[in-house]
Amino acid sequence: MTDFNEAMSATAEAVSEVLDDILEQTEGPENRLLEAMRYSALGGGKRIRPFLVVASADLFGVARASSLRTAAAIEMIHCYSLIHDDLPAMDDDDLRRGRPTAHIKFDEATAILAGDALLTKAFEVLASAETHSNGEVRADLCLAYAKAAGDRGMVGGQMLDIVAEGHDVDVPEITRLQRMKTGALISVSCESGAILGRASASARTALRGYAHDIGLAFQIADDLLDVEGTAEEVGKATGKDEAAGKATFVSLLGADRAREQANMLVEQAVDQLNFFGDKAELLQELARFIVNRRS
Ligand code: GRG
Repeated sequence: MTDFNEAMSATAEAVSEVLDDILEQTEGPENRLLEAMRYSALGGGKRIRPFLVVASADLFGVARASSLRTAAAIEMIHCYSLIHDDLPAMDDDDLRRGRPTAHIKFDEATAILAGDALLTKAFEVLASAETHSNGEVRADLCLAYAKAAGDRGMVGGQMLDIVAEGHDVDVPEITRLQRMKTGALISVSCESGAILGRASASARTALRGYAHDIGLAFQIADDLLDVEGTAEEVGKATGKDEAAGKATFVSLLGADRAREQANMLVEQAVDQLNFFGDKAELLQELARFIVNRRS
């Protein structure tokens, strides 16, 4: 196993342990909610966003206990978005991470509530003194996460995606949509390290540039997988964008140009991190993983 693969697995395992702890089961009938939250948050996934939090925090020597709890918060927001995105009112998907989606495994109402509760639990964790002793750092984290997840970030991007259905969309529009829908959570994952580590303005600028580039590269890779991957590989239905007549980077640019663009963004992202020297090698590897992954 390479150092990068080892670091990815170790972070995934560590964040799962923290999530297991945070999402402790309760007595009584409300435990069904916890079961659905645990089903969605502990059922696999590449844990890319947690890795970004931990690896960016490591650049500034942040204590692991702080970065792992922050990583658990971003993963809970990500899992909430997946649960809600899979609902019949949204993408209506039956398969996620190679298993039945939350509303299939439980029911629609439980899936909606599990998503809501994962989102709110994330903010409970960010605001807790266990995550960081400094109240200003905790407030900065809450503000950054709220902006990334809300109307100017992920949820706003989802709205743009829905509004765009059945319309002609060009590359600048799709770029803005994807920057909000998937880029915002990726960006705030990297920003978390800078917030926890009280990083300098120049370190923040370098991380911001990196996050911007890998966010778009991630989305292009996702679009390519939707066209070229199989459901077994990807763990969710593929070919959905084309079937829905959805504009994507691949439909607008063609697969070859889209791949070139993703590779160019990755090399640019890698260069942005030269600012940190050898300390940023894992983040640079992650940028390459994002475009080479098969799931
Ligand atoms: C419905 C609130 C709400 C938001 C929807 C981000 C989003 C907005 C929906 C997620 C659905 C989706 C398939 C988006 C495309 C890109 C993406 C986020 C893919 C899944 O992320 P990965 O590959 O998944 O990191 P794993 O399972 O590895 O965590």
